[in-house]
Amino acid sequence: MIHVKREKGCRIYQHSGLTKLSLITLRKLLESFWVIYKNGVYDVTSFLPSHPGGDQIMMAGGLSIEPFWSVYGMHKTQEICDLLETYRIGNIHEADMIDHSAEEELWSKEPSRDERLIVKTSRPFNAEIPAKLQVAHFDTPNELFFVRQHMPVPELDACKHKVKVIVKNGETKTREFSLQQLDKFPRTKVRAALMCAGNRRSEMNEEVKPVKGISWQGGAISNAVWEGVLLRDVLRDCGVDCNNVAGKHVIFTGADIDATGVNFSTSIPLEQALNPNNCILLATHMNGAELPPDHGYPLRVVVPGAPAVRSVKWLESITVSKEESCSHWHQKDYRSFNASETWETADFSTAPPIYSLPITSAICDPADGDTVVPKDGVVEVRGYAYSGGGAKIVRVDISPDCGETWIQADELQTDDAPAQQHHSWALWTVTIPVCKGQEDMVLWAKATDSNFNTQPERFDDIWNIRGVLSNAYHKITVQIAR
Ligand SMILES: Nc1nc2c(c(=O)[nH]1)N[C@H]1C(S)=C(S)[C@@H](COP(=O)(O)O)O[C@H]1N2
Ligand SMILES: [Mo]
Repeated sequence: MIHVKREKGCRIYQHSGLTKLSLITLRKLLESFWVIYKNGVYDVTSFLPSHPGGDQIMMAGGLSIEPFWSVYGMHKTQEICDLLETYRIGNIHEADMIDHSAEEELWSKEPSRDERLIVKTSRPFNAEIPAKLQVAHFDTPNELFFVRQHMPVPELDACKHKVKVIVKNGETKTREFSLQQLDKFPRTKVRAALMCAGNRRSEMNEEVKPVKGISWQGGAISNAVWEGVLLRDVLRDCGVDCNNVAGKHVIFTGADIDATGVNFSTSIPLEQALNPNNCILLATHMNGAELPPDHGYPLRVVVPGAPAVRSVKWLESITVSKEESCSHWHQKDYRSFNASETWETADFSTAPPIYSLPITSAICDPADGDTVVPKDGVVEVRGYAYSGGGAKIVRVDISPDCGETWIQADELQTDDAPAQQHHSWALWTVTIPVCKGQEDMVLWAKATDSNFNTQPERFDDIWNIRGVLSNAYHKITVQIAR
């Protein structure tokens, strides 16, 4: 019998008679690994290494996967059910069937959402903003901001909410702040885009070969003005030693919990947390309004320039420690590999976590396949560009002929932040001449930032199993109306 329990937020596998097993030992020990779904029994041993959720699947060993799939609802697709069917080894007796209807309850408190969002998965709720609406506003209206959830949205009360700050430095010191107590720190505003590390994954998927993850098009990025207090002010007030940062991390934990009761969490290096250029906020407001439930009400951390996963919502605790977050989301996700690594070979334990985002851009209007109507012999093309780490977008170039010629965007809207603090996206417009009788046009977009980094042309060389950092030129084809 294998027991799984939680110790300091980490999973420990325990075999009766033996103590604490590593996952590897556990796999060796289990000659085969079975799960139950509805009335089917499946031997998924050979599937284990390629499970995109890593060792999370171990939780379901010998059990019904239904409670887990209630939380990770994205499993409930035909494709995954078909895949599962290939592993069926038998059926359970009717009398042993379990009633899972109570798990519906988990989803009963989900907020209502704007119908214009493009829903990728409904449980958990993941939705992108339509491209044409991205360029309609420099600061994305809250109801159109893309949404990325791993679990059901927790229901929290701003009046009762408290955030713990735990500083481990030999001894452990814990402080607790209500939102009102946080307000003793100076309040400030930061304009910053949040982008999921998987933004534009669908292009990598289509242009090279399949990757695992939500098939985001270009809509997993939005821009907002965040308001709150600076994380570094709070950390300093809690006695964090700013001269002794090497090898330390800041772990953020949210109130949302997975099927095994583990809270969402991830971390960033302490040095990144304290760097004033990073403008990291404990935010209560977004574009002048209270944070909506989908975006972390009543408190989230906003880590500008980093993959949005580090901007933990529904923030419950901040821990300064020598350890990185030990959560699945930190250890087994949001890391990148070279194009030759497979799910079988990739070693998540040695791959560095992604803490900063590379430059990217996308054409938002027109969309791929649209028919455009030229006006005075030109078409207008609009899009966004973004670079992590506070770099400013200095130029966007568009090619109407597969790279033969490039036309610089004549309008580039950026923020007015100081150098190294350009955390907002840039919106751009370019006018492209159309030749007489031209029936279609291929458009390529690439951006350049203040470090003069630019995008790679092709996805082939940056392909990775998880489809993260998918930032090659954005390429579309449009038809020209007569
Ligand atoms: N507590 C918590 N924080 C979270 C997540 C989550 O599932 N739970 N998802 C992360 C990921 S992967 C992304 S991309 C961003 C999305 O932020 P948004 O939904 O406000 O756009 O939130 C991050 N913070
Ligand atoms: Mo993300």
